[in-house]
Amino acid sequence: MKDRLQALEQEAFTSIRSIGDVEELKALRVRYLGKKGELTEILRGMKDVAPDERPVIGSLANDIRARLEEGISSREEELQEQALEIRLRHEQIDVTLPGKPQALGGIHPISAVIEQIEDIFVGMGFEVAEGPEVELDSYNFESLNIPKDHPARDMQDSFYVTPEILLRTHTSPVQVRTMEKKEGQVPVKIICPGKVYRRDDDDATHSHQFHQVEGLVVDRGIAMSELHGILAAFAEKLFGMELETRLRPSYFPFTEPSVEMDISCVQCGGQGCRMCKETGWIEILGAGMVHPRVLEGAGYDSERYTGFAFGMGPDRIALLKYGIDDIRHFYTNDLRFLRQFQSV
Ligand code: FA5
Repeated sequence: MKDRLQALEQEAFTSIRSIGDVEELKALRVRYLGKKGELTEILRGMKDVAPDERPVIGSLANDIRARLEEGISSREEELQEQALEIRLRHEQIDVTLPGKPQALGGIHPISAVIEQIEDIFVGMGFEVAEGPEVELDSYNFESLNIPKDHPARDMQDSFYVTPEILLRTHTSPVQVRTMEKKEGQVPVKIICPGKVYRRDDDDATHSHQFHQVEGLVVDRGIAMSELHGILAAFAEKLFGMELETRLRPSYFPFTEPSVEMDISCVQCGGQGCRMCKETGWIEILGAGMVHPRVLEGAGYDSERYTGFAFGMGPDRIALLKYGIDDIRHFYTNDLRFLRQFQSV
């Protein structure tokens, strides 16, 4: 029996050394050391061994089992290390390879103009307010003193969702929403940037979806001169140059008096060119003193408080600022056009 055990040990070690795979090694362990393995099989013959030799054989069998366990484990470690080395060699990273360039996006020119407008007004103490794009007819028109028969309410101009709900046609409803929230408190000093929608036919200066920035100031003793002063300072900051400004009488149902503000042409300085249609002036916004009915409707005593409001279109301002001839360029997403503004 002793010989058989020693032969088994030798044979097992030869196999262990020649095995190159962890799975095969596991199978080998079962084959030699498992419950039905070859070592157990040999030990079954113990009953035929003389009693005084049994302890010697038993001890030999235990030693062989321990050596085989040890041999199998260290071979397993060896194989695992080899496998790791192969993997590492495979996954080696060449840090000298040139990197893949990442295409950088830029800020859309309209967003850039809106951000500049916001920065200027925030610098003058205005807060930024927001309101819904899907608006109630009552906020979009009624509370702004736009009577039922006013042309601005015409279905041609507005996208209605239901008879009482529409896509807002201007940012002016945010004036009313803000005043209601402030519950008669002053000062109110906000701007409201946002998208607006009109059933206008798209052309070089019109889009059916565009942007506006609304402004509203309400306090005691606010006069037309404040309106002009703030908006003139704003225009010079926005265009980064000295400008002439003038107010022309206009009409908006929610302001009285109403004006439009022109600036001297940013292209020709007022001499007359194609951009200003030879007039030397360019209109940039509508404005006026908040109509007493609008103040009262939003909870402000129009005897004590006055205010001014204004509204401008950043899309048209972007056309002027960057000398672009067609508003549709902003919405067609031609990357060749947009890439020109990457550093704006
Ligand atoms: C208004 O919408 C008023 N709510 C502005 C206002 C606010 C006046 C507060 C007084 C007090 P208007 O319809 O003129 O006004 O539009 C304002 C600006 O939006 C215009 O000066 C123009 O720059 C821009 N705009 C108007 N229609 C379009 C359009 N279809 N596409 C692009 N921009 C437009």
